[in-house]
Amino acid sequence: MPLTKDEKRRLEETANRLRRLCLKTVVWAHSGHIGGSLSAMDILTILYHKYMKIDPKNPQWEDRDRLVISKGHIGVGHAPVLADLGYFDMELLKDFNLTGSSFGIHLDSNKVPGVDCSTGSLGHGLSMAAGLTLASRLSGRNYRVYCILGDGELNEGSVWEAAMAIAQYKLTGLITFVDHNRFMMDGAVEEVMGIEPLEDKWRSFGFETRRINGHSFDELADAIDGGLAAKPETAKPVCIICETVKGCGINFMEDNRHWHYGALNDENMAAAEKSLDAQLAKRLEAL
Ligand SMILES: Cc1ncc(C[n+]2csc(CCOP(=O)(O)OP(=O)(O)O)c2C)c(N)n1
Repeated sequence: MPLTKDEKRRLEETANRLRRLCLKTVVWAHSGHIGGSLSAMDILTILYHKYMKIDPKNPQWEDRDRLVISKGHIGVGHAPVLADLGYFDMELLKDFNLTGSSFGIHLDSNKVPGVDCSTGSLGHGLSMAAGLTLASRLSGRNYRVYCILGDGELNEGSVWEAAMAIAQYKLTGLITFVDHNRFMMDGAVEEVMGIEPLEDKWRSFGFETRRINGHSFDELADAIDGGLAAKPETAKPVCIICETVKGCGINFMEDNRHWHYGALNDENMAAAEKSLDAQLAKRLEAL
């Protein structure tokens, strides 16, 4: 079902609040993976605030939907989303990645409520998501599993081994996203290790593939609805390639590989918040 205008407004405001909280967490932590957190924030927002069946008061609920953030370095973006949902006290973000904190830069599922899988070493998340999806089918619980990959992460051969297994077992309960922000740590993905033609690659591995604007809630909802409608045994697993902007929302970070990981001081934090205000105003006006 297409999103209503009210739903879109709510999602836009939520994503803006979460981007702001991510920046604050980077300030408290003295640094963090900002670029890839901001590119994925609209995907995280629509999953947690529209689609995922979760209960922040009961993080271990067995029937909950699972999210595996395979590009696990975006803990500084994920933890604020979880705090905002009430999985834990927001105050805890102030210690993010500091000595003695339960939050490392890569979130540990044994320490942080709401984290379904510990990730951080790139290339492993899709295999874990495949296992969770198979477990969902075998246990008859039929929860959904979502997995977010980075585009630089697709350089890892293990991603493609997982893709083969997902197609082989027809794991349609899993929806895979590629956060295609076109940059990795060392530069532009196409310069470091090209991954195009990306849709053809996923198709040849047995997936139904769509390429969408990963900052459009309309397009995200349409693609996710399509994935959820896929029938087990008859359909193919779905991969949604999300065209995104690294550092999305902060004008001086956007498409700038130097903001893959960075620190914020008072001056650039003020400029960043101003940029987020402008982004929200523009997006709300476009509704
Ligand atoms: C196996 C492994 N090798 C190297 C790294 C170091 N590393 C952290 S982030 C990153 C770049 C990832 O790029 P991408 O997947 O495009 O992430 P995004 O741009 O979305 O942040 C690398 C190489 C890692 N975490 N794991």
